[in-house]
Amino acid sequence: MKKVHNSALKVLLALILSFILLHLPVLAQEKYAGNNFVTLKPGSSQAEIVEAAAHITPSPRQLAWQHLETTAFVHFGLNTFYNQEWGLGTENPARFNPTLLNTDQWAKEISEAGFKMLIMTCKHHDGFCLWPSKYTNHSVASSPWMNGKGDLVKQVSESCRKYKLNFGVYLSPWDRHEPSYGNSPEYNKFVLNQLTELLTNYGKIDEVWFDGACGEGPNGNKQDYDWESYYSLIRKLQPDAVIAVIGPDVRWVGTESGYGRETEWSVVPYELTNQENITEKSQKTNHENGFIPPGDLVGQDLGGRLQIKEAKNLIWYPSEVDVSIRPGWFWHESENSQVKTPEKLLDIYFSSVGRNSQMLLNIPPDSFGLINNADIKSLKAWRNTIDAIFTYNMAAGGFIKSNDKNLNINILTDQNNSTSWNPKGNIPFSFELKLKDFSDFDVLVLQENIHIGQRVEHFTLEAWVGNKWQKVTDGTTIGFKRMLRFPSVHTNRVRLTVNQSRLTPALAEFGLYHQIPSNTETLHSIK
Ligand code: FUL
Repeated sequence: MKKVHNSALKVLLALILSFILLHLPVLAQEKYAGNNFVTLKPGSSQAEIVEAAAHITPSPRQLAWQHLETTAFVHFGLNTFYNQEWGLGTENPARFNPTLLNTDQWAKEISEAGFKMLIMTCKHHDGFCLWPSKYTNHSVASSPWMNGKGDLVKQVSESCRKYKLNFGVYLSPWDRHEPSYGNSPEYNKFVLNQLTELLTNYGKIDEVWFDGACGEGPNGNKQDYDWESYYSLIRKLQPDAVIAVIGPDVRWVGTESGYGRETEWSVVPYELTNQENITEKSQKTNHENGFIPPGDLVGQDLGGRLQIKEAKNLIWYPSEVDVSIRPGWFWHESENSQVKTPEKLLDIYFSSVGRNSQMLLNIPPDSFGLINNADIKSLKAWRNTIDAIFTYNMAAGGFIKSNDKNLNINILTDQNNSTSWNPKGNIPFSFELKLKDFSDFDVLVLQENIHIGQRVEHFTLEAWVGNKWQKVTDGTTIGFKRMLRFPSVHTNRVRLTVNQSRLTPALAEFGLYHQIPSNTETLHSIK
């Protein structure tokens, strides 16, 4: 009898243990996210994997982040005064003295340029802190700026609130000044202390950016970061903040060129959140002309059917495209003439926001403490162009012909990402739209309802030109937003077809816009 009891107990224990083991990654992940994660049953068929992927949705904090579309990065610190990119950690704080510093100017220009968030380099690799940290003297407190009484993080956070910008903090994990760096437990405590300062003294923080860069090399200090404890602290102190790059919420696109992937899945294998993997691909040396990532990261599709085939867990892990408006991340006088043109910024916008990513554009203030006129000029022209392109959606008010009686154009032009066309039946899904007027357009904007999931794998836009349907453009993924440019088309009839999809797609928005003057190149002339 006793034997029977023992074996029943053993079976029960084994069951409990296997339940815990099976759910461990889920439990670990749930600390950081909402319904954005799934563990695949071992031996799942491709159909089951694809179905699971189609049901993954962003966590509320990821959803809010995705709607921002554009964020400004602000690199500023001792490097600005040393005319360098990577400080050694031995720089003298006495050199930090921005005599005309005006963070309201930063926030005003950044907000007028349409950005919704500002991320500040509170501490770059040189370890110099822009706030008077209690845990080091290597900070603004040791500088002549405001007689050592200033707190730049405070000033920037207040300016952000004044100009209705979200506020994010960049805290470099790699610290070349801090003596405890490399003594893992002690340095981890130091990071937690600094994070606590940043996350408690400056109001709401919307993004924490952990850079993967480290130039220690094989013989340098080796620090084992306690990421889990950093993440738990962030969740506790700022539950709405996304944790980016070396973090579970926002994925670094993998380059610093400003160009995302044409096929960009927000659902990817969980393994991509692995911290060592990200560090491995990050910057290891101080490249003078920017960072060249190892391998062809842009060409890769990270979440396609092939890529998720072997995955054990899937996660919603959207891409962020970081790039600087100048060749360097910090301001250098010699680069005042190398500010990216409005046309280049527009191309970057179409290749980041338009490729299911967030655009994170660095705008570094100069050594006076002001955003330079050259940058402002380019930003203003860029924003004016965007506003001009997207003033009028030529699809609005049109008449839809489709098998789906419930579909009308208002659902697709209401600028509401949570109302969508969820067609019934089988692939391909298609609708025809008779435009209100004959129109010229050369931009297509599509959005999926990501509250339901990212599903579209291939779509085509056609136009009725010369008495037949002609292909205008096509693409693979859509996600939160997809924008495509093509030679101008003149027509009053278009047709959109989703040729391939993971389950039924949920199309939230459809837009046709014009960016070049009409009567230039049209489909008639290019056929
Ligand atoms: C890189 C850093 O090394 C650069 O200095 C810059 O901060 C960029 C955003 O990330 O990895």
